[in-house]
Amino acid sequence: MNKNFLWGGATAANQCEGAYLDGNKGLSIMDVMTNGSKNHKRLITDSIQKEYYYPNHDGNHFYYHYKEDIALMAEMGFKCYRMSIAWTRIYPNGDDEQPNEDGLKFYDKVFQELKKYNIEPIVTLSHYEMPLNLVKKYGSWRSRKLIDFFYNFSKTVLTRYKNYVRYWITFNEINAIEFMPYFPAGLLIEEDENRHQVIYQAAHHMLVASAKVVKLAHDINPKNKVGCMTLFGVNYPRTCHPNDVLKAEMANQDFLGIPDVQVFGYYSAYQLKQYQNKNVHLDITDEDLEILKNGTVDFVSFSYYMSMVQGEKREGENFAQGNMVAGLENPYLESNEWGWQIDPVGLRITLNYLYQKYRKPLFIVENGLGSEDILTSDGTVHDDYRIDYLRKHIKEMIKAVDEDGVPLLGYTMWGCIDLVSAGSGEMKKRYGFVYVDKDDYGNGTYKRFRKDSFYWYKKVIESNGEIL
Ligand code: BGP
Repeated sequence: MNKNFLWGGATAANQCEGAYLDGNKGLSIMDVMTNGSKNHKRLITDSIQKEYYYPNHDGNHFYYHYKEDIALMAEMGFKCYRMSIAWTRIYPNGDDEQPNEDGLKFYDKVFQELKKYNIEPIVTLSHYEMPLNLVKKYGSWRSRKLIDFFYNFSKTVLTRYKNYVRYWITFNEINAIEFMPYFPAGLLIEEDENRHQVIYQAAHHMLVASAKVVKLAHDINPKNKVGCMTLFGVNYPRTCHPNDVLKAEMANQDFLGIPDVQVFGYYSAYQLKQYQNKNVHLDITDEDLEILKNGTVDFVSFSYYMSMVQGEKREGENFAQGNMVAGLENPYLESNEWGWQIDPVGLRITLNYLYQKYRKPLFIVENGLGSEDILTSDGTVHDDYRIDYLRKHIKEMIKAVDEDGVPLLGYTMWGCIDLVSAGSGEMKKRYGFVYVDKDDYGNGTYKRFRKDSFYWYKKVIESNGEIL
């Protein structure tokens, strides 16, 4: 591996910071999401109600523990840390005239701390978090006004942190909008609305906002590298029957219709046809088209948790659950405790697929295993299953780079310090190298404990992937 390869970990502000009202922070869309479980979906309540627990209010207390957490990252030898900035710390209501200095100061301190250890920040501007006020007052990304609000927020942070941050990601997984419109876009769709129309118009506004910010970031500092971030895992055909192959290929295109625009600067013919077929009529201005063209990204980052299988479902065959998406069950793969299928070779295929399509440097900004870890009485966690999962994925990643020639900037393991699950709101779905003593209801000391995988990953980074 290239000696500048960026090994590290990833988190999102809303899932780790907690302190949901500290420093004049405003309420975000995640602050009204209750906790859930494997069998119970998280609820979105209109306001904060006493009878529920809202896990993102506490996160893992990164807000209070950031120094200790960054020191732990440094101890593992992290070269980079993917994090996000909470929009609601900087513009509590989203449409405020002035930014909130307390919020800005918090990230000053985080970036200074990272600099101390030479850890490169990779910053997502909006990771499943936006001011609740923008949802209530403007209907969220339905409204074109959001483009300006996001632009103002981005301008404030791109300027303020221009000496600290080189790598930016505009939005986390816009393409998840199709499956869970609330997460990336704060959308709650009314029964009498045309779902597709709402979703794709909102996505279009996000794409325009993203492109404007890419251009702005380049204007502020031509050395800035700005990426898109997409949810993706390659789709396999159920059999070699041409209909199955077609279905799988169409599913790949469906997933990538959004990042296509961010990479190429225009909608693909396939995507426009889908809109037509779904009776979607987008309001796209000439100015929008110009903005999209001038705001193409420098790199393509993505989350990879699993591959998917598409095709004719046969009797008795099951669906495999996944990260917001479901496909047919792949009989050649095992699943984690939440039913997500584990496919390391799929990562190599995905890397090749994305590079062949985009010819841009890639960045794996999420990959990892959620599991119910057990903290032993001596303060350790024996997570050999996580080591096994990561080892297999990293091996395939290295093959994609060394044998297939895929240019890859880095790898950030998702949830490097245990945090709140986005999908289920649980704490017990743990991804980290570091265990955080907190349960699904917010009880616990929030103390940190190094897991076995902590020491393993340290060696991986030290040896630049030679010792796995
Ligand atoms: C990704 C999101 C993350 C993260 C991850 C794991 O799609 O970008 O925020 O949460 O999925 O999902 P979960 O937390 O539901 O296990």
